[in-house]
Amino acid sequence: MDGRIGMTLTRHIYEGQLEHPEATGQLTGILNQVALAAKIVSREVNKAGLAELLGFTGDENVQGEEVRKLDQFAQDVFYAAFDHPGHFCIMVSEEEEAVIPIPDEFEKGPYAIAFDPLDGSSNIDANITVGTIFAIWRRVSEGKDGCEQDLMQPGRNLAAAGYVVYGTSTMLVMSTGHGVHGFTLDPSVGEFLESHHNIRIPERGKIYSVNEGNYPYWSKGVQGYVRWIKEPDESSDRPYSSRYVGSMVADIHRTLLYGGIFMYPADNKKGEMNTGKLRLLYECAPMGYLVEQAGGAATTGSSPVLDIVPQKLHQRSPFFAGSKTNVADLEHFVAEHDGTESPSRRAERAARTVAS
Ligand code: P6P
Repeated sequence: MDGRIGMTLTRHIYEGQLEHPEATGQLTGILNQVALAAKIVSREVNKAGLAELLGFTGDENVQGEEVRKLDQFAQDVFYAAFDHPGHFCIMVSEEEEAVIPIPDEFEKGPYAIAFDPLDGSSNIDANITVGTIFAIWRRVSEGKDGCEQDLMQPGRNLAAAGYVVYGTSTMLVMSTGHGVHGFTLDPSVGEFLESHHNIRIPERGKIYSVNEGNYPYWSKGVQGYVRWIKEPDESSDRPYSSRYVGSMVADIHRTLLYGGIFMYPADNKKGEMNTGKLRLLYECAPMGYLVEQAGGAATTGSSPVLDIVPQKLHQRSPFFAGSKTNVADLEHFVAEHDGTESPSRRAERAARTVAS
């Protein structure tokens, strides 16, 4: 996969719009705003150590995590990019408990956006890759102002999603439902240039990515799967290699390009089995959408992440995503040991439903 010479993000979006006359140009405008905000955040992330932007603001975000200055800076930059152009009717961010309305003085648009302005920010001080994640749904509510209903949609309804990865280079990876495409920022011209046209995840990979420190707290099925991938067996390329950055954007980006499986399982660290750490609206749904658009799979362990109908803004979900074969293997272990429905049985049931 490589980019097409001279294919800027703006041209890619515009040409995509030409292919889809029904497009209103709104998504074009949105993705251009994301690119602008990404350039500004990238500049600050890449000089954080010099700009005294490290350290804490002393505030806490909705996750109870101490907010670092770059978190707040990124939040402010993306908010300022999204609040006025007339693309959105409502927003929600990891950094804020409540929905974020569009100010009265600005036009309300036909989309709703959920975003994590700087995911993985606890890694900033160690100069580890961080990222921005965004998910965009078409508005479903009536009336002047948007509301929670516009955000509480399943990932299956996404109109677009993507992430910016602030790593050795800054890349914008996105999909509007017609494949996944990557654009790398050329700081010398200030443009995102297409570097990865139509990213396709390998059918199977040999890398697994999970925080194994939580092993004792996982279900029997997930424990069994992780033990299995570490058993030597040349015929199935086992043991797999372990790669875990601890920054979802970095781990998903590598999984998209190299294949394998990324996991953040539910755990019973606090007694009861929880629903995992990752947030549905601005982590699991957009990343699951991108992985599926690239030909992979994203599951809760027993059902597609994109089928979850959100009940709460900041709800969490167990999350397993990557190459189709790897994800199916995981689901078989979960079905066998945790009493859920296996992928094959789910497919048979779906086929019967269609036939009836
Ligand atoms: P842990 C970062 O804080 C984050 O939300 C994701 O980016 C990342 O995948 C996960 O948490 C890492 O969590 O518990 O392994 O440190």
